[in-house]
Amino acid sequence: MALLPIITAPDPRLKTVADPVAVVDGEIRKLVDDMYDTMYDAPGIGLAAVQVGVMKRVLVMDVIGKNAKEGDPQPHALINPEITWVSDHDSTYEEGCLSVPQHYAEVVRPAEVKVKYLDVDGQEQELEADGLLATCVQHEIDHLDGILFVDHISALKRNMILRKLLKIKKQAS
Ligand code: GNR
Ligand code: NI
Repeated sequence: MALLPIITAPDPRLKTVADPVAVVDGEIRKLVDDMYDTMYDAPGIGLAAVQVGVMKRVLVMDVIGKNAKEGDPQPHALINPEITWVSDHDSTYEEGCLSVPQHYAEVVRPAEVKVKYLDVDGQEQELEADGLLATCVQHEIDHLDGILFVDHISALKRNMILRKLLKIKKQAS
């Protein structure tokens, strides 16, 4: 069990495009394990490696969670994920982000997606997602491309949120 510190905005690393994983080895599997620990502890429904300062195309998700009263955990670990199809209808979800603490905003995204990726054994897989999982996987893939949910809202709201977060950082330092 290892918890990794989560980076918060504004931070240049959160605006950086992450590198593809060349080989899915023990180091990547350890990263995935630590990311699960960190995500469940936070708690969050998803986490991208970029958020723990590792600039690799790795993400984990569980929209059910470990302490859910109903339903079993649904952990997913995606390496080098690529969206291969999006539905032509959209869904709006009030999103939050562990890297943008205490702020929430409605984001419009395709309601359903298909995602091709490598699993922790290096095998190619495809995920078909709808509902919250579809929102989450798009939010996480955005992180790997240096995009935050606030980049999908108006510049006015985005700048207000980022200014508030910067102020908190300055007060803490
Ligand atoms: O925990 C999280 N909740 C969430 C809610 C709505 C849309 C996306 C998310 S992902 C977020 C965790 C996080 O920041 N992942 O990058
Ligand atoms: Ni996030």
